[in-house]
Formats: sequence, structure tokens, C-alpha cells
Amino acid sequence: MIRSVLGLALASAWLAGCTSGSPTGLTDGPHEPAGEDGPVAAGLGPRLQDPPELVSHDGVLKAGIVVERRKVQVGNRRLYATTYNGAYMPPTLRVRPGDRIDLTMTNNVDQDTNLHTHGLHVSPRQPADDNFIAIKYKQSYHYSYQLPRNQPIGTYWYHSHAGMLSAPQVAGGESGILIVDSLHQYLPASLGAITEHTIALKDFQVQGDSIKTRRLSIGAPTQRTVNGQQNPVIIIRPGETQLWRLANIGANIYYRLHLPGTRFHVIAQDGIPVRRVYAVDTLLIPAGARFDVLVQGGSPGTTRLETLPYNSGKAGNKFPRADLAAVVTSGTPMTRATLPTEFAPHEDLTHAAIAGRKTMIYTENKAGTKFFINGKTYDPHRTDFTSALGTVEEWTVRNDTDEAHSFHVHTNDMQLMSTNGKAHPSSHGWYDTVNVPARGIIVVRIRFRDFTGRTVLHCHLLNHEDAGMMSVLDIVRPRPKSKASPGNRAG
Ligand SMILES: [Cu+2]
Repeated sequence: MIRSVLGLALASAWLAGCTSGSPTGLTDGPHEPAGEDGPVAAGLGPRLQDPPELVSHDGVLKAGIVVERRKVQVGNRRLYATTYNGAYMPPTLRVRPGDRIDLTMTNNVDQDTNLHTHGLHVSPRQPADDNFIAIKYKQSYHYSYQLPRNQPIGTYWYHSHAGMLSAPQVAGGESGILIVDSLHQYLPASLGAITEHTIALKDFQVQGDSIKTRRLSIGAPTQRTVNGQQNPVIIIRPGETQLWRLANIGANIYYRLHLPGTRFHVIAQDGIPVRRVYAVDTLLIPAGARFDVLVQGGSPGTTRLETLPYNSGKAGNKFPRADLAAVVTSGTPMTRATLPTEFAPHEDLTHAAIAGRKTMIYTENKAGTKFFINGKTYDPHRTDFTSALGTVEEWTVRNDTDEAHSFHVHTNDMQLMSTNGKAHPSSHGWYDTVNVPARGIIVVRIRFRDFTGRTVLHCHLLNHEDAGMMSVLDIVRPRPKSKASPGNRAG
């Protein structure tokens, strides 16, 4: 039932015999070329291990996810974690548009849980992406997610969305990567054999012999990992182009990614391919967000993939700089590929007819213990917003607090129109998780496609979500217009 790809065995072989080490003291001096199976340069950590994969076959991915508390390898330590299938970094689910995911989740932890397929355009109703489900201790739930043919292609993730318990469960380990294939269809033929890496960012705090899950403080020192490894080594040849799937699948913190000497060429955001590729030196990645990027190897040497300091505001947190991975450029140089510019087609809602407008106002109490949308904390039994299937709405999210939050909506992606009044380029406008700066305003547009049902929108700093910053959205069939009205689309 559970299949894993050959890459796992290879990656495990890499780890054997490698000692974990700190990259502190790295120099930019010459390194021994690291061939396909040669050792990584002395003093560096283990080679980056992509997570094992469960891959769909003949249109179906059958998977079992068991939630259990176990002592596992987490970075350079062994700690108790709430694991999926016994690992801090669980298998990547790899599917294609139109596939069905049949997934049985079994809960062996004495706390309700459930599963959210973050970013997937699937039904918010049972047995699919219904985040109101509570899987009790020792019970199983059979999820079945039918991906539509128009499911955008890129990097997604799955995680616990348990009521008021998302932060402790995701921080404890309950998150993994989900990939919709294949971005290759948009890449030029010269990049057909491109090396691809998942760079899943998870962080943990420690309490005794466990990952800390209770009374989590967003600003407390935290250990950042990549695919569950501490400072792994990524190897790239001079001139080589690689596809990196950058995904912040932790509970609460921000990353501001930087790779000295190289730019990130963004080809997809939150699993949605961009219309036009753009290049940046740094990428702000709020909790929950993903960027698929192309990077190109420079001159031989070693550098660091790092997160730069980020200050989320007076009432927020100062996240310090940290090393994430060592990037070793070595081996036979390759001819630098010309990167694509025009990438994938996507709808632009700039000139769409707007059927409704809504405003969501973020506030919080002084103590930072309660968080509100339009003055209310989350109540799963209350419906806060209603939208009609098939229509486009414009939403304004106003952050009346002195710290950054993020805005995430389930079921449908959104086009970011502006941040703080500054228009956002429509050539790369689509997201499922958008940062909302302290005292800032974002405007987004959403088309409600394909699915009706109750779903949610919320801040994806999960401490905030658990403390109230979440609302229920009901997507309903539009009221039938009079018979004389032409063009009334049946929902
Ligand atoms: Cu928040």
C-alpha cells in the first residue's frame, strides 16, 4: 500500500557515515569535488535528503498516515515528536491534476486531530478537505480527495487543522509536503532533466526530551531544519540549474530566504505557476507559504542558504538570522541554461466583474492572547461570510495590529491586487497565503469555483488561528435569477 521511491534508499546511504556538523567556520576556499556518490566536504553536515515519496498510480494515490508520538531524529537531536508515519519529516505525496487521493488517517495520539490539504482546489465537504472533522484517539478516518483537472501544478503541503490545536500539532511534527506534477511541462526542453529538491522548512523548540508543543511562544529561540535535517548540504555544479521547492511548513515563524551570490527565479507561488518568471535576492515566506524557484550554481565554493533577520512589528517578533543549509558548488561545470521568462497561462481578475466586496479586520488584545477577525474569535458553528459559487469577489484585509499576520483561505486561491495601496503585478499574483504587514492592508480577488460548502479563512500563524483569528466562509449556490435573465449559470 505504501510505496516509496528509490531515491530514499540512495539518500539514506548518503546519511550513513556522515556526521552531523555545524557549518560554522565554512570557508569559500576550494572543496573536493563531490561527485554523485563521493563524500561531502569535511566539516559539513549530512547531504540534503529529500523526503520519501508516495506516488499516485493510474490516477489514484492510496496512502495511510498514522499519527503517533515517537522519539525520532529531529535535526541533530532525538526528541519525542507527534509524527506522521513515525518521522518528523513524513512522506511527500506526489500526484497529478485529476487524481484522487484516498488517504486513511489513524490517530494514535490522545488528542483530536484531522488533515488539511493546504492549497488544493478540492471540496471542503466530507470526505475531502473538511477541517471541521475531528478524528478521535484510536480512530481512523478515510479521506477521499478528487483533484480537478484544473488543479494548479506546484508545491502544496498537508498538516493538522484540528480545532484550537493546529499550532501544537504542526509544531510537534504534523506536517508534510504534497506535490502536484509536473512543473516540467512549462520548462524548456533544455531543463528536462533538472535536479529537483524539496526544501521543507520546519522548526522546533525543545522542552525536556520532547519538541515543545504547549504554551508555544512565537518569538522563543527555535531550531530551524530543512527536511528535518540541521544544516544539510546541497550540492550543485557550476552553472547547473536546479528546481527548489521552498516550503514553510512550520507553525508560526517567518523566513526571509537568501542565498548569497544567487537569485531565486520564482516559477510558482503557493503551488500556482506564475505567468512570468521573476528573480529576487530575498524571499519572505510566512508560515504556510511556498515558492518553487530555479537557482543556478555559481563559481566553485561553499555558501549558505540563510534566513535573514525579520522584524514582524512592535507587537510581534524579531526573528534572527540563521543558517539553513550549506550549498556546495562543485563538480564539472555546466553551460548555464537560459531561464524561461513567459511561464504558464493563468487567469487575471484585474478586469473581472466584482459580485461582492468584503472587509476582514484583524485585531488582537493587548496581552496578545486573543485574536479577532471583525471583532470575533472563531466559532465553528457560526457562519461569518457567505459567497456565491461562480462569482468573483474583492476582499480587503486590514491589519489593525502592530504585528504582521498572514491571510490564508481554503478551497480557492486568491489574486493579490495590492499591498498597502501598491498594485501587485498580475504576472505573478496568485497565492493561497499572503502576508499582511503590521498596520497594513491587502486587497485580494477570488473566484469561487467548482465547490460549495463551509470552509475557513484565517491567519496562518497558527498560534493566532488557535487563539481566534479564523472565520467560517460558506460558499453557496447563487440564488436563481428570474427566468428571463440570460446567462445565469447554474451553480
Ligand atoms: Cu496572525
